Order: sequence, then structure tokens, then C-alpha cells
Amino acid sequence: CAFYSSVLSGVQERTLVALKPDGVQRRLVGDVIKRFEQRGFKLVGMKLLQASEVILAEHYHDLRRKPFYSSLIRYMASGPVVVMVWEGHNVVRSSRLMVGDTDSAQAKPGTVRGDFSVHISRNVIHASDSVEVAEREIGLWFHVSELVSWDNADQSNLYQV
Ligand code: IDP
Ligand code: MG
Repeated sequence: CAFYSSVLSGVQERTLVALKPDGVQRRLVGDVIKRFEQRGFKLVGMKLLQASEVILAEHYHDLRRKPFYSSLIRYMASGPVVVMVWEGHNVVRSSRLMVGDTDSAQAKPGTVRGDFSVHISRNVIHASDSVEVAEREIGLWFHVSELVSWDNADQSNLYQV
């Protein structure tokens, strides 16, 4: 049925979410995973690693001319990050809303940044800002073999299938 297939195609959307070094240091990994799980998104990839300057330069390529760029790279390389790929309907847009405003001072309570941070320079978490960027970032941080396609046993509680 065309309706089901159009609904289900959006269910396959994926995004990259990362706990930045401050988020890992502050033991917020579990809280962030909990928020994405309870929302109904599916975890399809996850790892903890020390990010290299090479991968960070690629990840933040668009910001390379910003005055804060070198301090951003230093911050992101200051300790391990936890990178995750989450899948589900409208996950790119929804995760941006869950993460909150880039500037922690503007981020609304209830968002990750609005609940756990006070300053733009230590804003705890990253989430891809468009479907195209998500595809690029997932390809940058993960090898295809590290992403797992699996079925949620209770899919009909989350989607009309
Ligand atoms: P986003 O993370 O909400 O997508 P971007 O504009 O893509 O925001 O910026 C990437 C990251 O660069 C931010 O999350 C933050 O860590 C850092 N950043 C952005 N603007 C500033 C700034 O004005 N001062 C310091 N760091 C900044
Ligand atoms: Mg961004």
C-alpha cells in the first residue's frame, strides 16, 4: 500500500548524535541514550573513541574560518567522545529539537543543552542538522560494517505498520 510505504520510508531516516568530551566527562552518556530510547528511536551504531584532529577537521569543515574554530577542535579532542547513529521517523529534525539551541544560554529547559549546559563553548552534544549532513557525518564516523539493521519487536507501538 502506498500509504504504508511512504510512512515506512521516513522511518529509515538516520542521524549522527555525539556526546562531546564534556558530556562524557560529566557522565551524561546514559541520560542521552535514555532520552533517545524513550522517544522511540532505534540505536543502529555506537562507539566511544578519541577523535583525531583529521576527523574533527572534516566534521567541522564548514566552520574552519570561524574565530572559535581552533578552540572548538581542541575541545573536541580533549577526551573521548561517544558517537551514535539513531534511526526513526523525522529523527534528524526531532533530535535537533531534543538537543536544543547551539547557544546553551538560549536552549530551552527539557533539551539536553538546556538541562545540562550554560555556555556555547561546552554544549555537551552534537546532532546532524539536515538529512544530507547526517549521511555525510555517518559516513565520516562509521564504517558501514559498524551499522546494524535490526527490527524492533514492538514496531506497531511506534508506527502504523
Ligand atoms: P550545532 O552544534 O548546534 O550544529 P554549529 O553552528 O554547527 O552548532 O557549531 C558547531 C559547534 O561549534 C557548536 O555546537 C559549538 O560547540 C561550537 N560553537 C558554535 N558557535 C560557537 C561560538 O560562538 N563560540 C564557541 N563555540 C561555538
Ligand atoms: Mg552544526
